[in-house]
Amino acid sequence: MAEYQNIFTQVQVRALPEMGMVENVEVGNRTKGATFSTLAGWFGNAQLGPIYLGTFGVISVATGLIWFMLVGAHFWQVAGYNPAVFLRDLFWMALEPPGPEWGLRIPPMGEGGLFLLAGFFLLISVLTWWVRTYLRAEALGLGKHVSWAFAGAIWLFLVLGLIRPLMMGSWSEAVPYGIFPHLDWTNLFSLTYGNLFYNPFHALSIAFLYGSALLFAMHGATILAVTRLGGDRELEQIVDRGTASERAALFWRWTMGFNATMEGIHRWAWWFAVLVGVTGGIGILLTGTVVDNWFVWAQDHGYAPLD
Ligand code: 07D
Repeated sequence: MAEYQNIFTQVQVRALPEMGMVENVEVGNRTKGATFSTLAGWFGNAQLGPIYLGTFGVISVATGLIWFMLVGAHFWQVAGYNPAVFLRDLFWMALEPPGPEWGLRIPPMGEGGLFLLAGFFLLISVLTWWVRTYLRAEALGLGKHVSWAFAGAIWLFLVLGLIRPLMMGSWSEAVPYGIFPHLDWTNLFSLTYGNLFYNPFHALSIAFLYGSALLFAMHGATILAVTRLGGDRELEQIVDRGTASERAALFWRWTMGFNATMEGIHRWAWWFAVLVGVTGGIGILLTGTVVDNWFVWAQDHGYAPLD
């Protein structure tokens, strides 16, 4: 039996499952039972379920699986239906978009049509998952913060796979499905448009990405450091500030002269994370549409060497 417990290191509960709210919430589409997992309990809550399915959940999982199976079936064909080749080449195989000669037309399955079909299902899957986050938050009377944050990532996803190809007039601009092929695509994209490091929106996106990691580490470390004083009860410390949040705040003022507030740090984190995708999407949308070469653009704007 551990001696020191707080709400992060709680004893793994084995009791009647917590089924959550039942009043004023539509519970018809939830699974009826719940199980417990020690493994899950090491990382979070030991209780698994109940899970809500619902129309959008079912559509999302089904279309996501169709996308996954279509890509997998293509890989299987490329591997000559040989399991050893399939496993060996899995990370290198790709389902590529149509060639540039097709523009925005729909080619036969073997020439990019399958990519478009699979992409259509992925689009439905991601969008219906978003609807699911919105409706579940609404059903529980929550703010829509998760949904809007997810929308920030979906914006980048849509720019990469749909909006920019439409603006460029060619499906060939879309990102291929494949592990290393999508990384190769990313590298080629940067080289084609004159080094993406000189795209200020790529730089902003990186700043928010790294900034998110830094904020996450600072906040996680701060709260863990004050749990012995009750700081893990963050929300209570917001409305009735105790010695934990006073000391946490003072720590940061002592070390860097400024502290975020117990509430505000979560807004910092939300905005930093959301702006990764939002600024990233803007940067990709501008590339090839408004700016053809970011290095030349940077020369024109005085921050890349002229020779
Ligand atoms: C892509 C979109 C949301 C995803 C959703 C989910 C599925 C289903 C399936 C589980 C991630 C869709 C669902 C697909 C999943 C199953 C089975 C989110 C995405 C909704 N870069 N770079 C960024 C750095 C360079 C390039 C962002 C660093 C080179 C391109 C980020 C470096 C080159 C693009 C970032 C570096 C280059 C980016 C991504 C260093 C060549 C983008 C943020 C240190 C390699 C993207 C504006 C993100 C972007 C992007 C970081 C270098 C190219 C900040 C740290 C110079 C083409 N780069 N990069 O959250 O937004 O992605 O650019 O070198 O498109 Mg970069």
